[in-house]
Amino acid sequence: MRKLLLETLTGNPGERVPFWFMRQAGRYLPEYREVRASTKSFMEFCYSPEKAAEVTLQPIRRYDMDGAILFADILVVPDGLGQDVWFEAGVGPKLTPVRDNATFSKLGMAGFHDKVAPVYETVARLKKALPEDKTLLGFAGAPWTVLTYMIEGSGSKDHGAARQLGYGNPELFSRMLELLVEATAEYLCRQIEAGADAVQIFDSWAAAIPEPMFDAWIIEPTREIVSRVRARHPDTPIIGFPRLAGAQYERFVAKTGVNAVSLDTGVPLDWAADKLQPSVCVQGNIDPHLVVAGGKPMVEEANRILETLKSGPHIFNLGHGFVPETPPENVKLLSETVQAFRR
Ligand code: 1CP
Repeated sequence: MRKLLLETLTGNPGERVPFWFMRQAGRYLPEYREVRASTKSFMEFCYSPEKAAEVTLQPIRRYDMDGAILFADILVVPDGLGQDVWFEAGVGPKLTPVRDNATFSKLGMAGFHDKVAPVYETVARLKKALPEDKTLLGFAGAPWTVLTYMIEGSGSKDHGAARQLGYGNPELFSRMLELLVEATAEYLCRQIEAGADAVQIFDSWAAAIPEPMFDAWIIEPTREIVSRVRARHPDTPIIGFPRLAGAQYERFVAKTGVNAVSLDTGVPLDWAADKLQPSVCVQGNIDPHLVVAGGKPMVEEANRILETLKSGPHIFNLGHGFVPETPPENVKLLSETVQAFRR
């Protein structure tokens, strides 16, 4: 059976535009909150294959998206490398910060796959459970975005400690990047071997990085991951997401070798159709806050996006993830709008 999303990713779009949504599994769904409440620790939840597979499938049952994204978190990778990672209710992720050689030397690949093995098990379960026409998406955080958490020890506004370490101790910083490239490439390959049809690399904090650093911290590590994954799995599409990278999106696409690129909410669509779509599939980019508001403005904007990108490969998605206050009925209306559109 055809997997429309997978075929669109490889540059063969059909008549209908396939869709999935970032954070489609999450707190806006009551059935997610119910399963989530059965496990205290968020990391433990990510490492519970039965529960993680269940919440991955919940939005597909409700809205019939073309893609299901593995439920896990980008911070599984530092956890697998031996850093302490935990989530505090109402605060978010916490990690013991790594800012010097001594703390960094405690991290490594030994034990990585054993620690994250439940994630591979989740992928394997999903492969069996998903209808044949659905595309199973694996994912990882990009090295730069994951490094911001590893260095800061939490989420942060401007990633100041990470930038300062990148400028002030480039030797340590590049060793950290290299370890993340290795771990991330391995992690994605194992997800593909467990059944993922395609993978997305989330670089959520790619905003406002100066050009030379954008090349060194964002493009080069991503290019290296793409090249390592492709060497083992040449037919598996890879989606990049250099969120808020502005004009640097174009260089990102040209140099990393990704098959598709996810557009944040601010990317102008005529520009994307002109500069990006001729070489890659694009994905995006409705404002998640417009889905909170819903109604006619949401439907009109969805149709504008679909129209503007209809002459090349396009996967409908958000510009960033759903926020917890999103009304589930608005997601239904949005899904129906995309399903009804014909190119
Ligand atoms: O308790 C909860 O339910 C917390 C909310 C939550 C969820 C639903 C977190 C904590 N992670 C997740 C799942 C998740 N995270 C997925 C699963 C699949 C899906 O999209 O449906 C994915 C792909 C991620 C990826 C992720 N985690 C990113 C990259 C994408 C993005 O949103 O920018 C990032 C930055 C994280 C870190 C993270 N995890 C959770 C929170 C609250 C945060 C952000 C903290 C911050 O603002 O710095």
